[in-house]
Amino acid sequence: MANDHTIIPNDLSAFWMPFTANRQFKKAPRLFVAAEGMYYTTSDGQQVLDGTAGLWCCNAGHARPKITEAVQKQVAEMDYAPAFQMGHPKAFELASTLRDMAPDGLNHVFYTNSGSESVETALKIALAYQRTIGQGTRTRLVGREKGYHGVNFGGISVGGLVNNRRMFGTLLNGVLHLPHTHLPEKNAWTKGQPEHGVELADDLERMIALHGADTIAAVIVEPMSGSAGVYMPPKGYLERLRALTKKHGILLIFDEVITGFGRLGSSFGAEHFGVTPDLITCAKGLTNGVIPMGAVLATSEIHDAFMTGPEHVIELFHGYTYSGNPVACAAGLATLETYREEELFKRAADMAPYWEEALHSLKGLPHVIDIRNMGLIGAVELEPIPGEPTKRAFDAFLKAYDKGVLVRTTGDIIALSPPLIIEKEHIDKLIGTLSDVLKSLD
Ligand code: PXG
Repeated sequence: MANDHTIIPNDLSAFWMPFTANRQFKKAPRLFVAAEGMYYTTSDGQQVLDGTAGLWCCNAGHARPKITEAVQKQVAEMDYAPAFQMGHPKAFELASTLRDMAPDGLNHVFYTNSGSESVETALKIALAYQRTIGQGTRTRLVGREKGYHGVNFGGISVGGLVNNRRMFGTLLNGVLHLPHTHLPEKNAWTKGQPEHGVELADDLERMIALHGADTIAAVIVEPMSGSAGVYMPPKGYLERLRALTKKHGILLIFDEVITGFGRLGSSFGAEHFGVTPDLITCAKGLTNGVIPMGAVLATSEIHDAFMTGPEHVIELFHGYTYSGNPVACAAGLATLETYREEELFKRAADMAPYWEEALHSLKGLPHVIDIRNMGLIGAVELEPIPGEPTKRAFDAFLKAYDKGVLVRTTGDIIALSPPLIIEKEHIDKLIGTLSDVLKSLD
């Protein structure tokens, strides 16, 4: 291997790290220098089992040859093509492939470079669509408490995580929030979708009664909320949201940045739950995390509403320099081919029962107050240390890392989302290590 695993930068001060406890990190840096399959290699040569698919994105595992080669080839053949008023073949090819995987009716693809940009794009398309069809009074957006929709202004406005919002001013006007669906006293220890909480969707009716449906453009939710702590939709909840939005001319946006590309054992959460929204946002698994890329999938009804007026005029005043970047498209095409060839979504579904059993075997260990799972996602919720929220889970993260296993934490919740290529022996190692860690926590 060409990598020298002993290389550590001698100055860590310049890089202001995202969503990181910078001072803690820089005192004891955790550096990855290589990755292959299910494992990372650290700068001191340790192997670390990837229990989180990077950040929920490397669904096919690491260093997959087809993706690597596609990127290498594309970068040599054509590095960049202008995204506005010009095109290149792979952008069209990838869009068609995505359309063919998407739920029926979501026939059009708008490219972005991240989940956050996909969210901004979807919100803007929703507002512009309502105006285009003569519903310009529909300017309100509805999100949900505990929602995570990235970190840009639209996304944190409709999002519902206080730490991501409180420092950043007044955000967007006219945003309403549905109640979150986390009901631990009723739904703790649920495997899959919880029984209780369908009625929480009815809060949309209350908003409509108060504000008028004709002021509301769109509702955005994660079909399964990831970052806030892994909350599954209560049974019937998404169906009810779909029925209510349809009845009142409100668009429904599924933020599938995490649930897209096999995480739940299906192409998209929409397919998994059998509920089709008007817009889907995605990113992460679209390129296996290899090159930044996101996308918004839109119905023909939405897309076609813009395709009017003189043909030389731009229909939607929105886009990014790197929308449909050729290298990202090459990575996307190779990624989707890898998923297809290896039937990785089906593999995730087939492995889910073993995953579920393994995860729930942690019930009864110290501090564990809930366990939730679906597809190849899991969450182990810990009782917070009194007066020191998040510390216990963060300690678990550090201890797991020292024992060669990578997990994520959010609040006092340990979140797991391994690559879909995970084998039973990896699950045993992941859960076994976590079990040891939990037993050793203060
Ligand atoms: N929407 C959803 C539902 C997400 O989960 C974004 C939008 C934003 O994507 P970008 O690509 O702009 O980061 C996300 C991102 C975690 C974690 O461990 C989750 C995300 C990102 C990083 C870490 O919970 N989700």
